[in-house]
Amino acid sequence: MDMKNILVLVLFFVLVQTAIAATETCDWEGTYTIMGYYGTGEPPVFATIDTDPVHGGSQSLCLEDNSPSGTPQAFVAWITGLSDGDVVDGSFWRYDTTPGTAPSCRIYAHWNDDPGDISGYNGSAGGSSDYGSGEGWDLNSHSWTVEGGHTGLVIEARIYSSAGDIVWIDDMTITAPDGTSIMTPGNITSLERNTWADIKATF
Ligand SMILES: [Ca+2]
Ligand SMILES: [Ca+2]
Repeated sequence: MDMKNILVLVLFFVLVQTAIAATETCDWEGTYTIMGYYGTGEPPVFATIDTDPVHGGSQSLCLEDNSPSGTPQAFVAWITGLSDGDVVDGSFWRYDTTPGTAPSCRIYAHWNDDPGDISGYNGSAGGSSDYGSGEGWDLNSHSWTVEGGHTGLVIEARIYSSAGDIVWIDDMTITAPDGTSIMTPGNITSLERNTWADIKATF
């Protein structure tokens, strides 16, 4: 194969790759925070916009554990329209300065097969086993492969491990196959945001 054909082949694969994957990012540079939460507190998590520390831009998401027991979850992305074999890649930058001890944060997820309700739950999908260096900003990522007929995935920021523990996250990237829907706090409509705020209030 000559060089021209190799270049055409490479271009073909680049185009195919572009066509079969969609990517959404969230930088927390607006007023939005999270899309929902789970835990034992009322509310389980305090989610606010902060200006220090920041990974990119001038704002980040600050998460404070407000659950007296268990590990609270902040919902930071929701992917729907999935099929078995689909791969979802997720990552966000996290910040704490406590090496080897709480507070810490991990990217995690659960299945949600009800595309009309972000609070739906159909089992844990697992996530990162890495609690991070605890030496400032650190990229935490995980890849989920859809199985068992699941059609939706809610990505969580989990906070460890006691009420009052505070972590920050910023610059999230989610990639999923083309044809799926990737919702983040930054790209959902104000109508959805208001509706889900009501859902959050009933947790
Ligand atoms: Ca930011
Ligand atoms: Ca830590």
